[in-house]
Amino acid sequence: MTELTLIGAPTDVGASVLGASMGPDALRIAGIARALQGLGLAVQDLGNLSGPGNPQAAPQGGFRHLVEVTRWNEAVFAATLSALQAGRLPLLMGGDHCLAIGSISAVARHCSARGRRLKVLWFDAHADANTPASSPSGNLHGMPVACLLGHGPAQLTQLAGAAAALQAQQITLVGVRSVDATEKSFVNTLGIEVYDMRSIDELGMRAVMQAALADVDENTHLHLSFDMDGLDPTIAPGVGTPVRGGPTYRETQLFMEMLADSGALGSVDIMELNPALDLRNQTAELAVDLLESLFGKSTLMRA
Ligand code: EXY
Ligand code: MN
Ligand code: MN
Ligand code: MN
Repeated sequence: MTELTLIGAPTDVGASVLGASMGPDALRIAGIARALQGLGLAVQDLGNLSGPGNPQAAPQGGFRHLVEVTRWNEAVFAATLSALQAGRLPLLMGGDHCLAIGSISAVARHCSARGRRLKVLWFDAHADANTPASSPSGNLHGMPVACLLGHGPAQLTQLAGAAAALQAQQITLVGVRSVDATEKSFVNTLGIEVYDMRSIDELGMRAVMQAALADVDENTHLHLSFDMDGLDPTIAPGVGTPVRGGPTYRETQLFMEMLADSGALGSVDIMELNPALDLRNQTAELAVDLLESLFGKSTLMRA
């Protein structure tokens, strides 16, 4: 039986729009634990991590709130690593997407200690691949992909040690449609695999996911970092940085179902849910609905 640990990280220190700090409780109110228990998973909710408040300060040296973002990522790193070491599947409930630096750094450390291959699927409207030099905003939730690849401040790039948490060939971006010019050259120079909205339009989600998962084998630990703004904002209005033209409900269900079928899922982030901008918690309810597919709901129906 899969044993799952819910980790709440209630902060928006990496964003300029406030409200993602309420994401974990909105997911609880939408019944995340009950839904996953209903699929036969053993669910433990660690409650919320604690960390510094949001100073709402201006960027300094290219970053907004680097000290606070580092503290939160250290807490996420520690909680994620201890869940993995206990043989459990960590599910991080964000919080803004800067926190994936901590969760994925922990997963990378765990995989390298066990000789497992790590592969990250990054579902997002954005590439999150700015560096302090290129960022238009200084917001660290626009930089986690770059940080995980070793480009960023040492406090964040070296959470798990001197080496970068990921190599470019270990991460695939899906659903991307809002990319800064500097991010484009970063992504292309490093050769990161990207299935943007045009790829999904032209190939369909099935072919995209077959390609994205083609190199997954029995020694692969798959990490899903799911930014709620990757979804089309008509179905997911509760996010701080919506971008029109995202995957539909059915396309995203298929994305989740194909991840479930891979049998390789080892850890998950659900990020950027912003209840302050939501309508009657519908975005949190959608997240829970999609998570049911990620954990095999449709497989159960087919059995
Ligand atoms: N690329 C823009 C920036 O770096 O400021 C917008 C980033 C939004 C990031 C959201 C959470 O995914
Ligand atoms: Mn993101
Ligand atoms: Mn995003
Ligand atoms: Mn593992």
